This record gives sequence, structure tokens and C-alpha cells, in this order.
Amino acid sequence: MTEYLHRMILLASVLCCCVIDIGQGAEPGPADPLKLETQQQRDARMRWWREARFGMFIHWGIYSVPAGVLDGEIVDANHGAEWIQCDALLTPDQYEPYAQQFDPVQFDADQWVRIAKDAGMKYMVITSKHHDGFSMYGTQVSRYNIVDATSYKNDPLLALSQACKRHGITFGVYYSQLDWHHPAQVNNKSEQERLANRYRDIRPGRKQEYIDDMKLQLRELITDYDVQVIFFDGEWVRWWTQDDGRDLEAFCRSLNPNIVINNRVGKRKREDGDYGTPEQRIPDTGPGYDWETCMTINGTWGYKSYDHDWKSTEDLIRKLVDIASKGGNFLLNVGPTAEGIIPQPSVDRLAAMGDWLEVNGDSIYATTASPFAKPDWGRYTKKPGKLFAHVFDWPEDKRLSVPVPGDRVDRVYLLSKVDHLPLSIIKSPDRIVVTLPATPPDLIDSVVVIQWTE
Ligand code: H79
Repeated sequence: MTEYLHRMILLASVLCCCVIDIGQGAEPGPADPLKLETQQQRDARMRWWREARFGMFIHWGIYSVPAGVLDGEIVDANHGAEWIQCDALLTPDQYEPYAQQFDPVQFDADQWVRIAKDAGMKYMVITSKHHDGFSMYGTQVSRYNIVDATSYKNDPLLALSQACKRHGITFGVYYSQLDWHHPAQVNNKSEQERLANRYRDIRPGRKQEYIDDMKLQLRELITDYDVQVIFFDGEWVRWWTQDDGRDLEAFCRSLNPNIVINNRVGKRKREDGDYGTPEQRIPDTGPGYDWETCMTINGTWGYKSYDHDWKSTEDLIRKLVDIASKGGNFLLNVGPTAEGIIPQPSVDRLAAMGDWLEVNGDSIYATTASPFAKPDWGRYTKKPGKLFAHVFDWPEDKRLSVPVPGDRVDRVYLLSKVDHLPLSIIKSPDRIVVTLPATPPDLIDSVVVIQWTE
């Protein structure tokens, strides 16, 4: 507590001095005052996250019971199943009973973590409380939670946190500021129907009550579940301010100084949290600071019984590579069923990504953004001493031109070949031309390693 107070006093004094310096798009600077740490400390804190490159997002809640369908009708084919309460304009009396039907008897924490691990994922982020306000862990703050309001009565987040520890996966949670169940929030009268829910308002004079409850929950999660990442969401509501985000961020960091927090803790500005959060899209170029694309593996976050529109393994691997080539992380989502099963098509695709990473992981983990413009045939990633050429489209003439000065290149080889036998190259002052074998070792992405002195 003393430490927390100390930090808050420090934070307040630093804020007073720096407030004019923190303009839009301003650099956090070498010593980011909001995080009370030097650039070096920040790099050390962010290191595992930057090296991880690939994580599992899990959207799981009582919305998995209707699974996108109401009275035999599809509710909204273009919106996630986790929005059903809002999209179908369900009253609490209509939505809350799904809790009694939620009984994930097939849930197996070790199995979920193994699926993530076998996919080559290094961390996991699961919904602790989505917009519906239902807590997927045994919180003391509200009885509207999986332990107190379902017949299952178990705490899957505790099991997952422990399983993650056993398997060396870092554990994180998603947490929504927008809440359709909390009594302090109310549908926005100035908005129409669905938007009234999407832009829920806070009842006059009750904002602090809500923030206090959030903090109690976050304290539970950070201290009892050893949470290392928090993905906030639903921050777009008008009553949530950037200052509220700063206060919440400082609170979370006081409980775990190493925690990694997304930018939706505030208002998605560069200075909010630790990393940017493009959703369902990969930016053309990286923003120049830490970022992570989160994306669905079919078309929905929460499980939908009828959504079979799975992205192909080729598409997913190339997306991972594309993101890594721009210096970002890929948080790929699965939506388990109300029985606790991760759909088999998801498992199959993740396993195939894991097979590719098993061979080619060196070209993804702990790499940084490409130093070169995107080549026609694929992407680049790099790490000290190595440039990785990811060849999506094997050139017909079997010649690969790479813009590195010839005299700096040591050796070039295919990552998938255990012998790392050198490929023949022609060196010129501004580039090398590599002679490739007739057929690509991998039809999705064959990685050519260029050992060089940068
Ligand atoms: O949890 C998943 C989704 O349920 C949630 N985010 C992911 C991680 C999500 N909810 N809604 N959406 C995604 C899309 C809606 C975005 C909008 Fe908006 C919210 C449109 C208007 C308010 C974003 C924020 C764009 C403008 C403000």
C-alpha cells in the first residue's frame, strides 16, 4: 500500500510538470513519466512480449451457449457472438439465464494450454469479463460469475493460470470497461437501440463506484491469477477518459510492476498503455512502437455454431509472417464451445502453424521489423546477424534478389535444411542474387537465411 501511495504521489508530481509535453503523437521519451521507468527498464519489461510474437486470444463466456443463434435464427452474421445480448436487444431476464445453461464439463485447462503451446504460441489472453459483465472467474465483487452463477462452479481461469505456468506459457486476461450488467452503467438515452448499448453511459454520481469495483476485480486477477498481460476493451464509451486510463494503469502496475497493458486502458493513444491494438487488420506498416494485431480464426470471437468460415493455414502463417515483418505480435483468437471444446478446425490450423514454426521459428521469435521494403515474392524479418527472406512465391527463374551489399554477406542457406548447406550466391555492391533449388521446401513460406554483418 505504501508503495502504491508513493507511486501515486510521484505520478501526480510528474504529471504536473509534464502535462504540456505530452502532446498527440509525442514520443514517450527515454524515461516515460507515466510508467516511471527508463527506456532500458521498459525494454527489459517488454522483452518477453516482443520476443513472443504469437499468442492465443480466447473469447469464452455464457454467450457461447446461444452461440450466435436465437430461436433458430442467426442474430448477426457480421458481428461476434459475444455481442448477442446487445445485437438481439436482450433484456437481463432473457440473457442472464444462459449462465444456468453454461456447464463446460469438457473443459481441460492443460489441453487448451497444450494446443497453444503446440501452435508455437508463447502467451494466452482470455476473457475474464467481456461487455456482458459476466466474470469467468471466482470474483468476490459480483455473484454474476462462473463459480457462483453456474452449475459448473469451477474456476477455469485459475486452472488455466496454473496450467500456463506448468507449460511455460505467459498468462493474461481481457477485461472490458464497458459493462452491460453493472448497476452503475445504463443504456445511453441519446442513442438509438443497439448504439444505446454500445455507448452505455454511467449513472450520475456512480462512476467512482464502478471504478472501485473494477479495481477490486483487477486486484483479484493480478494477485491471485498471476496475470502478466491485460487487454482492456470497451474503452470507447464517452465517460471513460484518458486520465481514468492513466489512473487504472498506475493501479495495475503498482500490483505487478512487470505487467504489460494494451492501449485500450486509455483511449488508444500512443501514450496509453504499452502497445497498439489493431483489430481484425494488419497495418500497411508498423507504427514505430509496440503493437499487436488481434484477429479471429473464422469470423467471430465468441463461438458461433454456424460459422465455418475458417481462415486457411496458408493465410494464417502468412499473416503471422507479415505481422512479424512489421515488428508486431499476432494474437489469434479461438472461441471455445459452452462445453469447453476448442473447435477442431481451429485446433487443426493451430497445429499446422506449430509444425511450420517448429522448423521456421528462428525467423519469427525475437525478430524485428524488416529493414527493407516489401519484396514481390514475400517478406523479410531480421535479428542480429541474420536476415530472413520469407519466400511465399517461389520465383520461376529460381533467382532471389536481396538488397544487401555483397561484401557483408557471409553465408546463405535454407532454414528448413538441417545441414544448412550454403546456397550459391552472386555478390554485387548493392545486392546478392541467390540461386534457389528447383522446388520450394515449403509451399506456404520457405525461409532463406542470409547471414550478414549489418
Ligand atoms: O472482444 C472482441 C470484440 O467483441 C470487441 N473487441 C474484440 C477484441 C469488439 N467489439 N466491437 N467491436 C469489436 C467492433 C466495434 C467497434 C466500435 Fe468503435 C465500437 C465501433 C464503434 C464503437 C472502435 C471504437 C471504433 C470506433 C470506436
